[in-house]
Amino acid sequence: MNDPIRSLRRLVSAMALAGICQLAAAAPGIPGAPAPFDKGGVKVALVAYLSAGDFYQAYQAGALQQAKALGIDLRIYPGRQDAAEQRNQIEQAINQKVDAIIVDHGLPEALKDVAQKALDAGIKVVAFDVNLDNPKVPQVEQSDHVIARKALEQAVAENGTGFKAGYVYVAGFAPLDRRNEVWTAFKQQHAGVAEKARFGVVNGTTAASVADQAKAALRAHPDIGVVFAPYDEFARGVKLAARELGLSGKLRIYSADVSTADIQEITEPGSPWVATVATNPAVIGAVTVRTAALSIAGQDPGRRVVVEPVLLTQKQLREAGVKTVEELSAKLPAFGKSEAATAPWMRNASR
Ligand code: SR1
Repeated sequence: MNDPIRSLRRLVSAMALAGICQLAAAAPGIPGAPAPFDKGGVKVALVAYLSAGDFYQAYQAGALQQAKALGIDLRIYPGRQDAAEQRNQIEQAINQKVDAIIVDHGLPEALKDVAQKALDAGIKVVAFDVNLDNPKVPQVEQSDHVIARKALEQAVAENGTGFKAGYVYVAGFAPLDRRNEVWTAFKQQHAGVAEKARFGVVNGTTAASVADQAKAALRAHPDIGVVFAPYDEFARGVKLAARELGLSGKLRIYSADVSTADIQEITEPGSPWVATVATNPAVIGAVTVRTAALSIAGQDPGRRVVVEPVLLTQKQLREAGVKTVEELSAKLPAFGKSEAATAPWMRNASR
């Protein structure tokens, strides 16, 4: 006879294996927490636009860990860089009557109406790094202006106020657009900085695609000495291009984001990737889940929930002998933990 529970378990495992969704197992309620967390059984969907890259893996791991601690059944849907798929997955989450939907990146015009549809169905919506332009949707972000400003201040500290630059940018992604505002103002303030080449692409293989573009740009403009690449996949691509062209010794790359693999790339001998400005992506994942939890509990997380980044230079990382994000978190408490979107009832359940 067909056992429906076993069939359901098989289906969920098959979906997880196929990358259709990941689940954080539900836990019992939290004593003293507001409803519905006192009883448990809270369901949240995290619908991501970008599914490739270190940042998102660490972000999702942090979200799953925080969800588990709060007794949330978190379902992760990988949008696979496809706006239609992400929309479709939000529709699925609405149909499953989840308590909240976290919209993680994406193209705003493809998402605004479907986010409103979720709100109309009584589902809380939280946005991470996508501007849904809706006062009912709290926005989690990493203070992108600070990320860009600190990276560019470091570029000036190491290269002076006159240099030929390459710039990696793709319009339409909220964090990149905010970082671009700072780059635009920076060029106006520094007449000696010349943007010689601009390129960029965001897809399922961003680093490899950017490497191809960077090779063409560096060949066409051999005088480029600095590349501002404010996304770690961009920086990896430029670094790859520099190595293949034998230019690692005459190029300096300034980026955003960090992962254990990035630390290895930054600190390896002869690396042109000299600085990055970053939050801990696992912390951002946790903060996003807590923002959704506050909304579900009827506790206003505020319109903007911001996690501040830190500057990480190649020199500091080498001197400190830091090899992993975990070691970095242990050395820099401001990097390893955030007080954003917390409440007393979460005290023993926050990262
Ligand atoms: C395509 S947007 C890339 C950025 O999203 C996250 O906010 C990371 O910081 C990454 O740089």
